[in-house]
Amino acid sequence: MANKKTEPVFTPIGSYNGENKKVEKSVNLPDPTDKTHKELGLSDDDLVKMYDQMYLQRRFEERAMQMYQKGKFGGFLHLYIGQEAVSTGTVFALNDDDDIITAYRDHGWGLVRGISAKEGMAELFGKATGCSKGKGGSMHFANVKEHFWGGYGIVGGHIPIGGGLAFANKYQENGRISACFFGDGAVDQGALHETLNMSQLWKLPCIYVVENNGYSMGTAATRHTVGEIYERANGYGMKSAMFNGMDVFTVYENMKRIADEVREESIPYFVEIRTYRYRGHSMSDPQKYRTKEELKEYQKTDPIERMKKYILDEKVLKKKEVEEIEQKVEDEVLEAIEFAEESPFPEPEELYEDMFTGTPHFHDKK
Ligand SMILES: Cc1ncc(C[n+]2csc(CCOP(=O)(O)OP(=O)(O)O)c2C)c(N)n1
Ligand SMILES: [Mg+2]
Repeated sequence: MANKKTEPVFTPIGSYNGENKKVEKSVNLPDPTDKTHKELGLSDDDLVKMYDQMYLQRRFEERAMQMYQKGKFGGFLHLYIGQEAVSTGTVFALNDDDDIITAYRDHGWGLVRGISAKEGMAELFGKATGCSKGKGGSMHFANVKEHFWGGYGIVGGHIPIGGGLAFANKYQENGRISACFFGDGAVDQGALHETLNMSQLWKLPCIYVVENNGYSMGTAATRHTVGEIYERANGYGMKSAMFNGMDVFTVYENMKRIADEVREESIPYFVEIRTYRYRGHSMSDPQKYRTKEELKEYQKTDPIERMKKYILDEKVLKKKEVEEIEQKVEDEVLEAIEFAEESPFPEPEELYEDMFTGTPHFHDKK
């Protein structure tokens, strides 16, 4: 029998086909809201806080990247750069005691939910002063006191926990809701679908949010999943929404509306927020799956630059005042690096503390 060579019918990589420099967008961004901050009920002071927070998330990670490259710490480092409007707009829209849980791209979420730059940087350095006592690292930031239940490394693995938080809140009738964030790469995981089913059945007050940043590692969303992501909700009779995640006002407006409805009606909601990650999947990503032109195209919609322009155009702050915020943040991050470097590593005796297994059975000699 002739040995027929078959042509591959698909290429499981990103959106760049390698033949031309054409910009092939991996995710289409819907239009942002045209409402002003006053129309959205945000004060001038809120705007300043939002800018401060987004800038902190950006500078924290840019510096973290430098520290990683200098070999100050190892392991994984997934940067959230480009997606800061999602975390910031959401936290301003939710109540402070609503529960938030996310995947491993979690630094921005931790910072906006009360982890200081010092505790965050120390965690990256694996130091005992870190937010997870230096034993969680980049993927496991958490601040349970401020209802941030952390970052999780297994794609889709934390989604049932997000549903569980909503179950607990409903059971305790405490008026809180939960918001569970995950990537476009998690939308076909069974755990999501099992959780959506139970959530709709039990009317759990949880917002399930896909941060569609265009890629799951090196594979464009358009190449790893069929149809429109937000339409997954239809199969469960669940309400859904899809909106722009590069504009903090749009995230705030929609998340506030949805959070109010989820709280009042005690129902789950499925949301797709379209955004873009500027950096590689993690630090070891040559990014062969996209062109520089594609990246540049999205960077034109940068959430931080957009906010800065708005603040200056609306004369909320003068240029000098914006620069002062930026300098303050820069100092905060540099101090955090110093703090991380000077902090001690956890003691070897602490190895089994805060673990599910109280005693290290597998080291028992008996
Ligand atoms: C169950 C499971 N399978 C595979 C992996 C390896 N993995 C780590 S990140 C990732 C891509 C996830 O992409 P996405 O959900 O879009 O999140 P993003 O990195 O874009 O934030 C994969 C496949 C994993 N961590 N867990
Ligand atoms: Mg993704």
